[in-house]
Amino acid sequence: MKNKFYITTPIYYPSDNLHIGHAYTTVIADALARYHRQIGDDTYFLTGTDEHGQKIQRRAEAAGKTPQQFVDEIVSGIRDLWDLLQISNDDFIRTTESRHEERVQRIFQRLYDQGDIYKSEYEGLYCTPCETFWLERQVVDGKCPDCGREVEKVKEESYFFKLSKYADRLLAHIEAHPEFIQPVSRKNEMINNFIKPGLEDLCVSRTTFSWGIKVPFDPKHVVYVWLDALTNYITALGYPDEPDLFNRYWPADAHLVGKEIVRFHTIIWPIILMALDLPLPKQVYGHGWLVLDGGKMSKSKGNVVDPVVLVDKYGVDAIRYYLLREVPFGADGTYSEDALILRINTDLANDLGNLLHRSLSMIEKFAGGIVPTPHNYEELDEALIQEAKTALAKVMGHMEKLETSDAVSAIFSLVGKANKYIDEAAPWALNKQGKKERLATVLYTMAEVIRITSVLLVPFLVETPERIWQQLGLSGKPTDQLLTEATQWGQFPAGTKVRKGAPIFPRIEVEKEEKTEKKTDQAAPARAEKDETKAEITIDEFAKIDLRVAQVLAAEKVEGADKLLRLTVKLGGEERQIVAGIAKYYSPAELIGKEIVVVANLKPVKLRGVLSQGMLLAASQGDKLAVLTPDRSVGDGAQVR
Ligand code: ME8
Repeated sequence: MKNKFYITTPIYYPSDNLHIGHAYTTVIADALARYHRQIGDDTYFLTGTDEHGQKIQRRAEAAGKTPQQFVDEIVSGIRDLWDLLQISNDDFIRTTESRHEERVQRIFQRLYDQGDIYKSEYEGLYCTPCETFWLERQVVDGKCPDCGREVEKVKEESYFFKLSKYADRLLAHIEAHPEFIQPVSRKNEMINNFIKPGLEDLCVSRTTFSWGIKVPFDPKHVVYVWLDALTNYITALGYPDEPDLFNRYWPADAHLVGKEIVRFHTIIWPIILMALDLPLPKQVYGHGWLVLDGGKMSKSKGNVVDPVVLVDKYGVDAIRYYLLREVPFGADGTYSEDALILRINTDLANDLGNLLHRSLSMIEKFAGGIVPTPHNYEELDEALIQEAKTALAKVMGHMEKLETSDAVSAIFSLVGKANKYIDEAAPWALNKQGKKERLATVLYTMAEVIRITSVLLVPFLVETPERIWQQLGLSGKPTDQLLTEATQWGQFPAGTKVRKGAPIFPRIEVEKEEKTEKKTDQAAPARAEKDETKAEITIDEFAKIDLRVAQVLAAEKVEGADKLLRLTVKLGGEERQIVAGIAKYYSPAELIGKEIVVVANLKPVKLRGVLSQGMLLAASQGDKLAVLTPDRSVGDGAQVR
């Protein structure tokens, strides 16, 4: 029996073109959908647009267009954006489609008929940009507590939905299902800030503007835009009149949303579903924001980054990679083009691109371009084969928890191990020494680990796996088999002729950047002499340094080097080895279990022949030295900023 997997993104407001923040949610949802298809799940992936409401009506008026004309143009751009990013959604729902409008009317009618919706008068505050009602006690200095903008006074006849009637049931559900609201911090926020202080009945219709779905029994009212929008997750599946898809996929396995709309998805939405006697979604995941220079990117602030421009400049996989990898899911992350370029140059060009390119060059040079038949695997090869298995297990474990960043990081840890394997197996030396059988085994192992890597990359990158496959000379596609089958070792057909092409990720040269850095370097000594501080840097330069918390799993002295300790640390999804010159100050035992701070994106180096993948931070003065540790546990992988 196949499992099913139904995943959704928020339906976005077509009030303006979308930015990189929207692309972030959609690319993550896409990777999860692709992953579930790759493991054989019956997968359904929905996205769409939330087109009604006062905000859109006002935007259209300002643009001198009808609301329908206005949204049609923007929605067409949104569809183009998803095509550009190769989003694999199964459906795209627009709330202005009649299939949706009619179903919303049926739902509204039913809630009214059963007494869950009643007529009264609303007097209160409203934030139009957020399309949210607020109580006096909730606003902060007359401003919306979510977005900080002015709220408006509203007084109008309205229909109300009995949220209060279901509050206890909702609380019981949230408490009985700890996985329902993720991450856990958001669950506590919902309970303590919203549910426990008491849920007021929700105003679910408006009369002071017309751009919305008409209340079927009272057409001077339009349905409140959030009630209209939230139901998209079931109307798109045909609820209530065409139940086939609905029965197959509901309840949703994951609603992916930004943290600012968790409240709508974990309070209003479940209560609508309870009132309709329907099962609740299994999980609502509220991810963090991509921020720019400390502030949230937002259309109204005008500080947005256009994903179309970035894809044109760097390519679809570079952007997808950055979005999936850069920010641990759940946390906020700062977007910067420098960080994007750094990711492209280090991970994609240096690590992955180079692994492929150097391997194919060696297969050409030492084996006439034909992948040889392997002989006996030795310990070194077995260790890499084991790493490939570990990477698969980690990817699967992280994807179950929606941790795309950790999953991608586990794949790149395998890439790193494969590069290290080549350094250690040294095919060039084997060739020189005429060790033909050993050379054949090593070259085969290189080709096979790259094949497996390309299969692991399938959910995340949309062009690269196939391009790698082509250069390896393989027939078929990396998507032809299920993940667990395709990653079994030893399927690379020996005798295959490789087809080395151009590097899959050329390095991005940033002349201007390098010049600025040089200037800074030259200026540094003069200043440093005067006040022993270094030259000023910009926040972007600082942001290039990926400082992370790591946990020390093991520590030992490095033989023949009395100053050095070799630490094995856990960092997000991977284990790393870090060599540090602290043996004079710390015994290995003192360090085990500690959380330390490391520079995670430092180019690996060998110290006394031992590989160091990063550097730990320590403060020193005179003859004192102290390793930096967070003053309370935050878990390995946490960003230090
Ligand atoms: O809220 N960082 O639509 P919306 C990360 N129509 N994600 C971001 C982001 C950022 N800086 N900016 C936007 C709506 N997002 C409603 C939803 S659902 C029934 C109705 C993403 O166009 C994130 O997923 O304002 C956020 O929740 C969503 O876009 C908001 O999109």
